[in-house]
Amino acid sequence: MIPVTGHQSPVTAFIALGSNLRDPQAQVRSGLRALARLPQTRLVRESSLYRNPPVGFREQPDFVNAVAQIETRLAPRALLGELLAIERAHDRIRDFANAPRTLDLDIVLYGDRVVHEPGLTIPHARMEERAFVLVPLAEIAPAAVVPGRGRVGDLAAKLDATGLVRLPDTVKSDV
Ligand code: PH2
Ligand code: MG
Ligand code: MG
Repeated sequence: MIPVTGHQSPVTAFIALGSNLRDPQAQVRSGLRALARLPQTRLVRESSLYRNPPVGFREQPDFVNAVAQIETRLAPRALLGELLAIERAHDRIRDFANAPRTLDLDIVLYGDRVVHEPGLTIPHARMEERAFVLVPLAEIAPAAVVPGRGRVGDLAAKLDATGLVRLPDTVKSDV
């Protein structure tokens, strides 16, 4: 028999990725590969990458954002710990809130769980206002439900997405 290490059945979760330093496209693609390597976790689907202007603190470079769907047996805290480790492996420096970053990984949804703990809020606190989260999320999971707030597709339709530019998939090189 396979030893049971996870204490729970797999949960569908969504992770928002963002970068605006040191080749943001490459950072986000590297972040997606790191998600695929997480323990007790499967990368199920990934959105396109979207270039878009910074929201909040404006005096910083444009972002590249994306959303990934995973299936994981990691509990929310354990998943958060893994995401922070991936950020550190991408040389993330935390100097002030909303500072430019090489890679930001946020838990957007974790099944239908609602979590309000220090350092961990699920669903992600400002997701309804943020086209850079909802538009990629709606691309891969329009029927997903944000607990207490409704369907992703409906929430995304209410937002102004004019600043988002969908980037072409990279063409695999033979070299
Ligand atoms: N993240 C922030 C603040 N502002 N703006 C964009 N466009 N993309 C982001 O990922 C982002 C932001 C804080 O996490
Ligand atoms: Mg963030
Ligand atoms: Mg974050």
